[in-house]
Amino acid sequence: MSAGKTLTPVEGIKARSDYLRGTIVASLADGATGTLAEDDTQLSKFHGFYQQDDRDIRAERARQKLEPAHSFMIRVRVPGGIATAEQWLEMDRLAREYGNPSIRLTTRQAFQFHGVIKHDLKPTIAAINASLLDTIAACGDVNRNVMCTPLAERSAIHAAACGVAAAISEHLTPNTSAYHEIWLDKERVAGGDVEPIYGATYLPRKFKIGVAIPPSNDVDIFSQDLGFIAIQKDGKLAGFNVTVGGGMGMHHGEAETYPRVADVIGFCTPEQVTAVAEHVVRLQRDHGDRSNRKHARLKYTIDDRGLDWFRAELQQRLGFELQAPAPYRFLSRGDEFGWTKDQLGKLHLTLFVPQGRVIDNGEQKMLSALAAIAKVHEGTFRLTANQNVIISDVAANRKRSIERLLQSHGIAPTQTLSPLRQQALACVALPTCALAMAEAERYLPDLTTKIEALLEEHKLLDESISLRITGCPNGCARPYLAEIGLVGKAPGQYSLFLGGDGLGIRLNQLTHENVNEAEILDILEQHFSAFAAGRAPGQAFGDFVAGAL
Ligand code: SRM
Ligand code: SF4
Repeated sequence: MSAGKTLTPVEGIKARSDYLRGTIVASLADGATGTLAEDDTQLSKFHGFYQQDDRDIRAERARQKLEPAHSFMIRVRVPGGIATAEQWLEMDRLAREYGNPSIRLTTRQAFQFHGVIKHDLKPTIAAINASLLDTIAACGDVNRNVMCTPLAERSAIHAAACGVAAAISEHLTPNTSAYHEIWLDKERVAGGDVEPIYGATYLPRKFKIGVAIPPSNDVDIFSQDLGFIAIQKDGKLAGFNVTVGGGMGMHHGEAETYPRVADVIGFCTPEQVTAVAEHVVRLQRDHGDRSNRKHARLKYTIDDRGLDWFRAELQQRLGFELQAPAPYRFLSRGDEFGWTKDQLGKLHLTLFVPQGRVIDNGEQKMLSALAAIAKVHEGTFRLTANQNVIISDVAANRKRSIERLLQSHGIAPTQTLSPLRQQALACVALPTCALAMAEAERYLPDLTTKIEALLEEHKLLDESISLRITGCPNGCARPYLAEIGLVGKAPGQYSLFLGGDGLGIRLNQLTHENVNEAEILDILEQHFSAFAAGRAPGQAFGDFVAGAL
């Protein structure tokens, strides 16, 4: 794919980096600046952090001839989204001591801290590791946090599938000892590094894996580079349908970049999963486009060469054939809020976290509430792919005390929110994201209120409609799989995408470019009005709109 072409500068940085060391140690020691050397800003991603600046004050600082207000975002890997109460408490401490202070729950079931200054990177990353979580491969051209329906206790199938997600994550974690040397002061291992799966230049681009357990498609399996859909037979996990080539990122006005839903290419047994994951990664390592980062994801490798080529190449590497895909059916994608009971009688409380931001906000002290619970909680915390948290494994006699702790911090344990608000997703965007063109996280609550008013007018407020907004077309909140997707173009201006389905199976379509809030509300009003008057019984909003596009 890249033969004979000029490789991207990032390829050179990786090749020169000595397995991701670069000059990060020297960059950290340089007290003259709050930033890293330029090449290290690329390598830092593999270690789990990004250099950013506060965009709210960027222009003012430039006017005052000051350098931007630099700080770092650190992403913590949480495979399958499962963290212990001790780990939650430690994340809380780090957010307060080194972060802004808030914990961001991401759309891939990870924790993020924003606002960490260079001086505090090492103690923060060391503390994350001491809590038995890590940041390696949370970002960078490697396999990222492996997603999985977080409630392992729901059934034996859930437990087995979550185990598979953890095994994939472990198997694909980079081998380099650079991470341990830089952040944990470990000695360099004699004999040098080897990356048996990735090689010295890692992957051409980021790589994402998810495990879905039907009937829930909470992990948006068709958006993943590689996905495994759990298939059960006689109450046991029989294996997984394998999906390849999903991805969301695109660029405005560049038709050669596009979101794509994954193809189901076959079925494998639980014992074959790790080999399938490894060989899809190796295949992409060898055939992905290293000459153009906008064209370097697995979806383009597959579209350039065809699915038949991909299947044959994979099969040859695996040494066995995938079986024919098994039937499956997705019926939901959102989280089930409130208390649920698992097969072992343990209770789980799914809490709505507005825009995934765990923060003390006026009377509603979510950060403090969850820290207070973590101090006494004997179970775990689960991060969902919808940016919410589940207080998990609660014994029946602890239910009231958890509820009291939430209430005393201004948080209602179960809330009556519209389905639109409950399901809505927003990416981080401004002020931290360097790529944001418009607001998302900070704008979603207000926008939702305005859309709710329109739904109310048409007696549609109880309708389950998925709304997702991002500050740019990279698609971090998977907006192209929403019934209403808004993608930032410029401050206050968005592209509107309509006609996705509520289960994350069909992409929506661009219907309007560069529309402002008044225009968005006007367009939605017309669709709501037509939907209320003309829908077939039981028809979902996205399906109705798609039929008219
Ligand atoms: Fe993302 C880049 C935030 C999930 C597609 N994403 C970024 C960066 C790091 C901006 C940057 O490169 O400078 C954002 C940091 C913002 C900040 O201040 O925190 C960022 N992405 C996020 C998070 C935090 C959004 C959120 O609100 O939860 C999510 C972190 C997930 C995690 O824990 O690993 C996040 N990003 C996603 C997803 C959704 C998913 O993975 O399920 C996607 C779409 C799926 C996909 O990858 O195709 C996604 N992010 C991107 C892209 C586009 C990649 C592409 O193929 O074109 C970029 C830009 C890039 O890589 O160049 C990007
Ligand atoms: Fe930033 Fe764009 Fe991702 Fe939003 S979608 S977090 S604006 S990169």
